[in-house]
Amino acid sequence: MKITNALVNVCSPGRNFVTLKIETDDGIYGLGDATLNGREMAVVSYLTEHVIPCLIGRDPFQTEDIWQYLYRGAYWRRGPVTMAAIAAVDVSLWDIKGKALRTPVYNLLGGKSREGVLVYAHAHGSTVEEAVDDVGRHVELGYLAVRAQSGVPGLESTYGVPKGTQAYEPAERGLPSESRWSSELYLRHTPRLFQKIREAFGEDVHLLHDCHHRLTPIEAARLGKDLEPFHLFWMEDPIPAELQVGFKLLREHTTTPIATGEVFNTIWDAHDLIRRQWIDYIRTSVVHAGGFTHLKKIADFAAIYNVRTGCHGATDLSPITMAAALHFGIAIHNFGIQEHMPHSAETDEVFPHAYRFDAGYMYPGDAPGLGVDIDESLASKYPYQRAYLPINRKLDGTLTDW
Ligand code: CS2
Ligand code: MG
Repeated sequence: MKITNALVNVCSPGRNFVTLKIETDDGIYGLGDATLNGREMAVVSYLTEHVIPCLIGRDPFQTEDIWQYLYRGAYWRRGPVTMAAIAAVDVSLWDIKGKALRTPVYNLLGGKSREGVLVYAHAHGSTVEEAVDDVGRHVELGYLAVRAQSGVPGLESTYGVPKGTQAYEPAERGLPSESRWSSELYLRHTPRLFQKIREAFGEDVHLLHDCHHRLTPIEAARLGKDLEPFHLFWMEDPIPAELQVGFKLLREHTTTPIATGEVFNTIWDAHDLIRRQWIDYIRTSVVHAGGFTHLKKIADFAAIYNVRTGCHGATDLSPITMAAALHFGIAIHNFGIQEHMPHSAETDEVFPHAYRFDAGYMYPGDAPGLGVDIDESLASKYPYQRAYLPINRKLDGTLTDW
């Protein structure tokens, strides 16, 4: 079997997605997600100009050699653009391999290690009361794990809480919006959110929270200690992760489990975090961390140090990534939990898929390959529109992490 062609599709059914389609001389094709939220066209160019010409004529079964060719052969390594492009190729090739062998991709990753993939939902509210109600809604829907985010008194807006009633979609068309932030107001407020949720629902529901890279290590240590009575499943992205040793200070102060890694794109971003057990869950995803080939290596390395997976799964990761994450999550041994933000109805129509949700778990389905497709004709009805993630500033105007 040989690769004969590769096409890049950019569409925007409610939000932008970049999809790679690799075709072969057997008539089998594979799909890969190449979406990098707010920087989509950089990956399109990297694929079109620099990757696709090198793929034509290659054997799609050679996933390891092609991965190494695109990683080591590029000389300039790592980074979100490069690794999203490599990921899209890699996932497309695993999709082809599964289709050619007439088996779901999870069987190529070790087969099922569990019946279903535990997922967590996103609940939010402008106030604690609204957030508590939204947690209740998701418990009613059957979720066993819910991430909770709420507005912060004194701040006009904050990460994870949509304006109005629409679903939360951080990427906005037009130039980046700007918001204001105060860690002090957030630290004073957040423990009360989880106190009220626990009072309402007890200990049975797993609770998660995303700090979204905004704290210093000692601030995160304070929050982790304040949240200990509420037994969170995890506190996510407590601090920016460039300084991996920052997690050591945090770890020494709290038993609240720590998750990070959605912005990482190779094992080297998390090497110390994992081997020093400064984290409990690694959030690298199949689309941002080089595809199945590299993500399996990250998971296997993490397994040695009791670190489990908790892959990123926001709506800016396409249904192709959602499908891939479920094949990955049902197969690997040190699976922890999978994020599940349901896509819009338009997105699900553009990307028909076999996966499904049922009573707190998701199932990838048994279609050969990934079990997801793209309706190119429908996709063409949703043209790309440049969009940006917001910019965040402290109350005095200093630029900080969004
Ligand atoms: C968030 C994401 O889902 C999460 O944990 O961190 O929503 C993140 O803000 C977006 O994926 C950024 O594109
Ligand atoms: Mg996050």
